[in-house]
Amino acid sequence: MPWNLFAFNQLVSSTSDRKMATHPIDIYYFPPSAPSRATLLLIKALGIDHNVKITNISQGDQMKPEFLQMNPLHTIPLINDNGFIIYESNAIMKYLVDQYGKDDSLSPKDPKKAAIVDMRLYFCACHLFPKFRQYYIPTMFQSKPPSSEALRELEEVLTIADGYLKDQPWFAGHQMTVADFAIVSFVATIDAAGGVDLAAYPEILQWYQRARSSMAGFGYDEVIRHGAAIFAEAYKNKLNSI
Ligand SMILES: N[C@@H](CCC(=O)N[C@@H](CS)C(=O)NCC(=O)O)C(=O)O
Repeated sequence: MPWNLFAFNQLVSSTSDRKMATHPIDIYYFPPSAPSRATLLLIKALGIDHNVKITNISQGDQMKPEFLQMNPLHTIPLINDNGFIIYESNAIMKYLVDQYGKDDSLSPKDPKKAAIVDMRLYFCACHLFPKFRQYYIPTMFQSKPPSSEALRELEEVLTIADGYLKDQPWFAGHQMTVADFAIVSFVATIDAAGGVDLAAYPEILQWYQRARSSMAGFGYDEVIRHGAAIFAEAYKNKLNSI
C-alpha cells in the first residue's frame, strides 16, 4: 500500500516533549489506523511521555515474532508501559486515564457514568469499527468496488450514533470522555475518505466540530486529521484504479 507518511515524521520527532509518566511508554502505531490514532491523541491529551513505534501493518510488521509475543491477535495499537503490555485501543485508553489522568473526567469512576462510557466504547469496537472496516477495507486491500450493502450497514450505525447525540453534546453525556476520542477517529476517516454523506447526520456533524475544537490543543490535526488524510489518499487511489 503506497502510504504517504512524509509529514508524519514531524510528529514522531516531536512526541517526547510532554512529560507525565516516569518513563516514556511505547505505542505501536500506524497513522492510517483509526484506533491507533485515537489512542495516540489521548496519550498526547494526557501529556504522557511516549515513544511512537511505527508498525507498518501493510508490510506485516504486526506478524513479526517479537510483536506476536506481545499481541497474538496481531493488532495495533498496543502500548508497553515499562513492561506492562496492553492492546485493544479502548482498554488502553481506559487504562491510561485511570493510571495517568489528572482526574477521572475522561473516564468517570461513578459506576453508572462508567457504564455509559463503556457502552459507547463497545458501540465503537463492536459496531462502528466492523461496519467501517466492512465498507472500506475490501476496496483498500482487495481492490473490490464498494458494496452498497456495506454502505447501508455503515449508514445504519451512523444513524444510531446520531441518535445518541440528540440530547447531549458528547457520546457518553455532558462531558467529553474517552468514547469521543475513540469515535472521532473513525468519523474523521469517513469524512476524509468519502463514500458516506456525513451531512445526513446533523448531530454527528455538530459533535464533530465540537470534538475537533476541544481536541485541537492536544494535536488533533497532526494525529487524527493527518492519519485520516493518509488513509483517504490510499483509499481514493485504490478506488480510482478499480
Ligand atoms: N479492536 C481493536 C482493533 C485493532 C485493529 O483491528 N487494528 C488493525 C488496524 S486498524 C490492525 O492492527 N490490523 C492488522 C492485523 O489485524 O493483522 C482495537 O480497537 O485496538
